[in-house]
Amino acid sequence: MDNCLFCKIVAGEIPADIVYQDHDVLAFRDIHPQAPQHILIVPRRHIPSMADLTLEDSSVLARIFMTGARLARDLGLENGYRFVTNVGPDAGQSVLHLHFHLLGGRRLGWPPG
Ligand code: DGP
Repeated sequence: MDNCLFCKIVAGEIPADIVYQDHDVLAFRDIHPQAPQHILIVPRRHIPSMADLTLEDSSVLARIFMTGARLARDLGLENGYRFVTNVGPDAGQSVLHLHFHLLGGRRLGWPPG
């Protein structure tokens, strides 16, 4: 997808601190971390947001969640973590390529702002 920041990271055209990758997904550190551990997990294939998911995306979505759980274990987040996706302007989605935030390493407030 032309002009998609995360597609460019997936393609290796923009550098990122990649912590995991496989055939379907890429996980890399957020450039503006909001917690001691802040990882973004994205599908390699361009999907604009959760609102665009179809049944065909089921397996990649499962892979994203399993990757989040595995990274949380590997990063030592045994006290807990948050796994969230922002959809649309009211939620503050700033990159139109589906991504989940894995946040942990500190006490996270609820409800989020
Ligand atoms: P959201 O607001 O949910 O769309 O989250 C987008 C996140 O992407 C935000 O937390 C900052 C992060 N981000 C933006 N540009 C870059 C970049 O070039 N590299 C990395 N690693 N993260 C980025």
